[in-house]
Amino acid sequence: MEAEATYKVCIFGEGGVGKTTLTRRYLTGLFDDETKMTLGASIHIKYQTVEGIKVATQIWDFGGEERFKFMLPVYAHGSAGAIFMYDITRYATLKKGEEWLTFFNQGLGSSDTDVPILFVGSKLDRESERTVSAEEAVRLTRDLNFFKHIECSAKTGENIEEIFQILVKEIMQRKGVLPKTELPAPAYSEPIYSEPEPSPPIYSGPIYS
Ligand SMILES: Nc1nc2c(ncn2[C@@H]2O[C@H](COP(=O)(O)OP(=O)(O)OP(=O)(O)O)[C@@H](O)[C@H]2O)c(=O)[nH]1
Ligand SMILES: [Mg+2]
Repeated sequence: MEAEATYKVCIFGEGGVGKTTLTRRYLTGLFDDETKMTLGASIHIKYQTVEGIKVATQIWDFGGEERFKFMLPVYAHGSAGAIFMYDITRYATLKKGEEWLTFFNQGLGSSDTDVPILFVGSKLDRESERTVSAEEAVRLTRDLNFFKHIECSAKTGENIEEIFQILVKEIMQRKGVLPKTELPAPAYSEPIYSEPEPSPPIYSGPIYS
């Protein structure tokens, strides 16, 4: 398949959250429960069709170990989009979002403008062990200026395809390749009139001095 567009997408987040497993599931459709820690970064390419346009997505899967963090700014350069991943069963992995984001943003060049970052909670199949509520993640989505929040499971496959469809579509919209989705116009509602508050009576009696 010859691509009409190629986009670089970085996946970053703490060690063990499931970045490599997500990438594998998306590339092969299989769940791998014996992944090894990623050393540095591994790069893959996946072809997909978004709104009838053939797109090649270059996926940069980063090692989440502390010692690899310093490499992120170097590799972030030229990204069209990114995924920050945390594990819904490990609260500490959510709290690291801001730090990872700083490293990622440091690496963006002056031409890497308006880069959408998708906020992804992993291991949704382990719902009973959840320590991060969806509400808290949605709040952080706004605070850290991620463009959207989504939860997924590489084990069941839930939302895996969607993650890349949503992100690549957003990239294409921001680059003007696809038209922006218009928000529906607010429904017309009658203006509400209320009686003005009666003003306090003005004292007009005699003035004694
Ligand atoms: N139950 C469950 N386990 C998962 C899921 N995704 C990943 N895992 C497991 O989590 C462990 C770590 O996954 P990795 O994909 O290697 O994590 P990573 O984020 O790439 O880790 P680093 O490369 O060290 O940064 C593995 O044992 C995976 O099988 C998931 O959706 N559900
Ligand atoms: Mg990995």
